Amino acid sequence: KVALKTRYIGNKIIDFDTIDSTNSYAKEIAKEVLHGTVIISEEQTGGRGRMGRSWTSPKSEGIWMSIILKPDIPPMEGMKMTQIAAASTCWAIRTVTGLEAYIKWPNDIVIDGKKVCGILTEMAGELNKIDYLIVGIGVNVNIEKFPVEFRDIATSLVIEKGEKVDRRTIVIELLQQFEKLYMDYINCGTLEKSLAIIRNYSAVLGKSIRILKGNQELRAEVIAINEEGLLRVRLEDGKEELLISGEVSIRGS
Ligand code: BT5
Repeated sequence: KVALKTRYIGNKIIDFDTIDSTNSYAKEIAKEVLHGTVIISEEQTGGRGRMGRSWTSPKSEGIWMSIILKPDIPPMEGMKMTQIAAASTCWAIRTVTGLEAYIKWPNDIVIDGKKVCGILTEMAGELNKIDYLIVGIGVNVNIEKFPVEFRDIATSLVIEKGEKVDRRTIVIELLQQFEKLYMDYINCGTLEKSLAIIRNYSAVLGKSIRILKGNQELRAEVIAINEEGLLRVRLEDGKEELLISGEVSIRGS
């Protein structure tokens, strides 16, 4: 069996059979554990998405994990960890399965336009310095059948590939790539090494998208992904804008 070759990320892995949420658990222990500690569970009974949404995490059918990070960066920089996680996950899925996975900014990986992975980054700390960051990654690996409400929006590696995929291999490739991109970011202070993946495998670059801001819906063209990993869009009235957060959904495919 291949072993994990990293210095920090996954140096300690805490694994559960079942837990409410690996992100919630990570938050409880974050202060006491070392940078790079990974929490992983076979199942989550209360998996969380963004803004109070839930994340379905059936037993032994996916990768439900959280990486605890303690970088010396201001909170403003924290969301770059989502980008690094998305780049590593997309890269790992492609490398292991050969499937055409794309990054749907800011926190999803999609195949055939359907969500195969979601990322939830949470942090704690002060105005100019974070105490810790938790990067939660959920990958639908061997889910053969989704509940009806998910059928049109979600997919899994087994559904796309037509055969079971080894979760362990994906975790190893993902963590190794994550460490590489993370170290590059820490050393250079920029997303430079991640940007090639982020741009090459973007599901939105050059596309027409819908931006949902509160209950307002705008249409825009994604014209670039800048050095910070932010989307530059051109709105219908011709104005250009940098998207920092907010809900983005792709129109068409
Ligand atoms: C996300 O939220 O996509 C972030 C998901 C993060 C999950 C990981 S698993 C390990 C760690 N521990 C946690 O508790 N969470 C993290 P968001 O963009 O808000 O998307 C949530 C929406 O995706 C839901 O409202 C559903 O519509 C849909 N959804 C729920 N479960 C799904 C699944 N397994 N696959 C695809 N879509 C799903």
